[in-house]
Amino acid sequence: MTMSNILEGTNEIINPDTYFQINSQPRTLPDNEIKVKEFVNKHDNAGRRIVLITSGGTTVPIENNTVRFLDNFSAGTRGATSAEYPFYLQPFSRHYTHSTNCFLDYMELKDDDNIEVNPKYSQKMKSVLKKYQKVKQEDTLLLLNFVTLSDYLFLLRSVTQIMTCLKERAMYYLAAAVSDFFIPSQKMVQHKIQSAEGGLTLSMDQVPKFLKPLVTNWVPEGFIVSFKLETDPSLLVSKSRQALTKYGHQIVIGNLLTTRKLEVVFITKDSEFNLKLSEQEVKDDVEIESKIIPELVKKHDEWIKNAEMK
Ligand code: 9Z3
Repeated sequence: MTMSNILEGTNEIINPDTYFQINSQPRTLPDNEIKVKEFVNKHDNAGRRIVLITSGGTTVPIENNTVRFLDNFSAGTRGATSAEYPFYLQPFSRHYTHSTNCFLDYMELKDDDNIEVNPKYSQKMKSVLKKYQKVKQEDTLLLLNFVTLSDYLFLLRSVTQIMTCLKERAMYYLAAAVSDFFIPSQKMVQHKIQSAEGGLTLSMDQVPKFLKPLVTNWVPEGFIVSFKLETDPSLLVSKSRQALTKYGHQIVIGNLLTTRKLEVVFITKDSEFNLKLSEQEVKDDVEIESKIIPELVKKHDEWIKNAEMK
């Protein structure tokens, strides 16, 4: 007889508040909160709008002393690209850190002491650098990192609560691919699971639905956009609308895994429309976010105007 490692899950979804009670907050949270408070105060005083963009995947550990974890496909491209458009930010490092686009490829050795930008790339790099320096100078971008599901959820709760003071001037653009399943710390084994004990069967709990308290309690006056990811085209619109109805926020943007960079569907309370790149636009390296963001800026304008009329 062989023994299997079995980690038990449950069908019951815990309440979001319970999640925060039974998990300890990440070590980096207090520092991040200070940075966010400073950033929000400064731009709130200047009467600016602030957008919270969440982006990338979250990992879920399967051991408390974590050797292994589950991850997902998200590369965080949606969020990074989206951040460029409202303020004409350029991607900064995004264009130079990709594995097929290593920053070293942009450099040349001039002589033994100096390097310079390869003239082939200097035009593009110059425009990126200009915009990057403007953003740095005006301090309009604050980057915060998360890795695990718990890092993400604690950070999301803190940042949204700090941003509450912006009321309708805040937009929440939730593009991160957050795990739907996790193993609560008290159900996780302490040490590295031993392969000598045989195959591994994992059973996981469902992650609480954080969009509910976010929309209802954390930032009820904010303009909230969530993304819905599907792989089956026949489910995309219905599941996106279902999410909008369930949480009662302003927009769900639906996208399919394979075509997410080419087309999305916007679902609002009383409309549904597609944004799509034409073949020519794809050839010209146009990014779908260049269409998504202006559309959202327009809708956010209306949201603010409506609130002012109340
Ligand atoms: C998205 O749908 C994003 O557009 C992608 C972007 C993760 C597909 P990449 O990071 O990909 O550019 O590679 N994000 C939300 C995904 C999600 O998990 N949504 C939840 C769901 O579908 C609802 S909050 O159930």
